Amino acid sequence: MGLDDIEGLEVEEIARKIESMEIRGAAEIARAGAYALKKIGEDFENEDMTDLLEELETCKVRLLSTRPTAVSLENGLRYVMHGVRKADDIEQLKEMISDNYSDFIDNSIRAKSKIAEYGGRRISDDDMVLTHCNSSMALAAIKYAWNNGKNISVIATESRPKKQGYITVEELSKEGIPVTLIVDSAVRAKIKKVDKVYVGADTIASNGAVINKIGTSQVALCADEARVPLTVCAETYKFSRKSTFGELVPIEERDPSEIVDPKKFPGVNISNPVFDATPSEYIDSIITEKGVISPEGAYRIIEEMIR
Ligand code: RI2
Repeated sequence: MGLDDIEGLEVEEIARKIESMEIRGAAEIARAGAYALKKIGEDFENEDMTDLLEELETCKVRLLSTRPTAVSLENGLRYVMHGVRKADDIEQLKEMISDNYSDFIDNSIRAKSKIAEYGGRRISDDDMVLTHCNSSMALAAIKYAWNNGKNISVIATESRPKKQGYITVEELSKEGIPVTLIVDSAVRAKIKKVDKVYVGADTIASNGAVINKIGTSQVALCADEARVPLTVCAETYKFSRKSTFGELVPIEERDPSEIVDPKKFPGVNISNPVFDATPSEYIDSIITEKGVISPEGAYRIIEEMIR
C-alpha cells in the first residue's frame, strides 16, 4: 500500500494500517507517517499555532508507537517538523509542513533511483542474487541490473511469519526476472550457488550494524561462511542518530498469532520478534543515495545528519 492508496485517510486510520502492516516496508511507513502530519496541517481549521503544534506532536507520538524498530518513520516525521516552531504565523507554519513533506517525498523517490543505479551496477551478468523479505530498495537495485541487460536470477526467502517473500517473488516474476522461492531454513543449503546477497534495512546503527527483517542475521552468517558478499540497500534516513548516543534499537515483538494460533499450544510461550541485528563484520557494503559505503562509514553519515 503506497501513498496513492492512503490519500485522504485520517491519522488514526494511517496509524492502524501501519500497525497491521497493510502499509509496510521501512521506506513506505516513513512516507505514510510524513503524509499523516501533512494532512493534519491541511485539515487544521482554527488560527491557534500552539494548538496545531500540539496536535502535530500528539500525532507524532501515535505514529511512533506503531512500529518501534524502523527509524525511517521517526526520521520522516522529524523531517516534516523541521524548523516549524520558528514559523511567524499559522499560514507560514502550514506552508512549512507542506513544503517539508514534499521535500521528504521527493528526496525519498530520488534516493530510491540512486540506490537502484549504484546497487544495480554492482550486480554482474549471470549473478544469482539472494534476497530476504521484501525490500523496495534491494529490489530496485535487482530490477536495475535486469533492465540494463544483465542476465540474473534471484532466490527469495519466504520470510516467516508474514511471508513478505511472496510479494518479492510476485514483483520479480512480473518483471520477467527468473526467481526461486525457498523457505528461510533453506538458505544455507542454497548459498553456495549464490553470488551476492541483497537486503534492505529498517535501521542502521552508528557502529554499522543493520537491523532488518528477522532472519537477516542468519542469512548473513551463511553468506559469510560461504564467502558471499552481503549488500544492504538503504536511504540515509534509515540511519539512527540516537544510536550514536548509546540508545539501543528496540526490536518489535509482534502478536504470536502471526506464527500460529496460540490456542493450539496451551501453556506454550510463543515469541515473535520481527527484526534482528546483523553486526557490521558480516556486511560488505551499504548502498545509499550518497554512494556506496562500508558499514564502518555509518558514523560519518549520521554525523552529517546531525550537523
Ligand atoms: P524498504 C521491511 O520491514 C523489511 O524488513 C525490509 O527489509 C525493510 O522493511 C526495508 O524495506 P516490514 O515492514 O524500505 O516488512 O527497502 O516489517 O522497502
